[in-house]
Amino acid sequence: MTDHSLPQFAVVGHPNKGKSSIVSTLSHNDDVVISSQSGTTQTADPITVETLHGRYQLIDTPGFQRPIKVLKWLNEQQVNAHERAAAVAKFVDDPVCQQQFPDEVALLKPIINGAAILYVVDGSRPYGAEYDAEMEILRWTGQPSMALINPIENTDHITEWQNALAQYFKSVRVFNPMKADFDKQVELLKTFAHLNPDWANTLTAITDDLVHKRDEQRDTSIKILARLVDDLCHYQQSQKVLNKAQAKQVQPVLEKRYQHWMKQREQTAIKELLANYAHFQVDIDLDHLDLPPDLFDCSEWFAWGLNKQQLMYAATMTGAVGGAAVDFALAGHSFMLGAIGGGLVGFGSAWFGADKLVDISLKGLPLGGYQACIGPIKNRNFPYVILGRFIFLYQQISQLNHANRTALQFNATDFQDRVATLEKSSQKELHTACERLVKQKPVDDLESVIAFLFD
Ligand SMILES: Nc1nc2c(ncn2[C@@H]2O[C@H](COP(=O)(O)OP(=O)(O)OP(=O)(O)O)[C@@H](O)[C@H]2O)c(=O)[nH]1
Ligand SMILES: [Mg+2]
Repeated sequence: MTDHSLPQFAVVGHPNKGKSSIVSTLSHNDDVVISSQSGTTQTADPITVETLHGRYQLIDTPGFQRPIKVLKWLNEQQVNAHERAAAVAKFVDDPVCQQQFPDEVALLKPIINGAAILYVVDGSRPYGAEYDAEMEILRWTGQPSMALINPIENTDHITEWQNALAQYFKSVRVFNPMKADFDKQVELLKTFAHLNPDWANTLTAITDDLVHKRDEQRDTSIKILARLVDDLCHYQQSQKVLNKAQAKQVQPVLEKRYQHWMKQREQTAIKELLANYAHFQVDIDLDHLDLPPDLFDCSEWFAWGLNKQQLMYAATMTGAVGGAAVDFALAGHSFMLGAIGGGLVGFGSAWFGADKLVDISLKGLPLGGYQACIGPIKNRNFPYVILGRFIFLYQQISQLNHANRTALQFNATDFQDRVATLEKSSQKELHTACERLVKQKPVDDLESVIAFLFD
């Protein structure tokens, strides 16, 4: 039995015009199979979108294969206008038609059962008369409908399509499933609510839920990052040793374990971020993310954290070094880029990360022997590097449409620009928090300090 109170939309059209892409993006589901191969979707597959206050279904369907022949069959039934929907139902039930026209039967069945129609065309290809048959068949069903123009390669033929589609559909929209941002998706969902008055309340409640969920996803992302930066800035590895010589021996092992843990911790946060935005297929590709592969490669750090000038600015803001030293350092560019000697007060490796990142320390144990300890990282840029990498991924992942299965793009300077354009007070809060993190001091409400990086 079909539940007529459940809003259902059959996404139909020619093969390879982005039907599955639209279903994937609107349902935030990257399980939907999308491929450049024509005829990828072979059965009508309902994808349920469920929110707190309701649910609706998008039905991905195979493309029309022989619309002219199907229309001929329908015309041969010689029925009046009021009997046309019944003729389509007869077509769907007819065993011979099921064998001859499996794709059309599959795509028309959900419509006959009550689904509204979303007819998809490609706005980068010219309109052609062969589409008339498809639109005519859909009209025979008498179901509420709208058309979506997907500008797959360009927008060259949109006007032509708008003119043709207007004759068959009351509502015609341009929608690009690869690029449409969240607001555009919500806007489209709102137009769905007009297709069937019985569904309007449910669909309005669902769109409100989705908007609310979007805010929650942002809050969750902030929490994930706050925990990550806190964990990474405080992490230590230790091992008991008998003497100093043994401590030297275990150093490389400890260092390896330490780095492994830190990298794993970052990967876990990225996976959490992906799951937060329902991207479950991207995670198998984590190794191919265009992030510098090594979190511990300091030569990459000025691309991910702050640049040298910003670091010095941070130091003045938080009063971490004397003003005179900073004036001196800022005075000459050549000086900054060249040798930054350890002689300058406060500007050792902890600021610029040229040396070893983590030191090993030895603590005598009460019952004899030592505890060799590695970490935490003292480098001032480290928390910014973690923030920068994560914010970069957040920007990509939170905007990534589920139909878009390409690798993420890399533009590392974004974080520095972002920090530079923050209000002075927010910058100071951020710098103070980072300073406290590397000094192993507690930070009040790290989440609200980093929240503005997510705007
Ligand atoms: N650049 C770009 N490519 C798109 C867009 N929409 C779809 N595509 C690509 O077009 C191809 C077909 O997309 P699908 O969503 O699988 O199309 P379909 O209509 O479901 O195809 P069938 O199931 O074979 O009928 C895929 O390679 C998509 O990546 C778009 O808006 N822009
Ligand atoms: Mg498909």
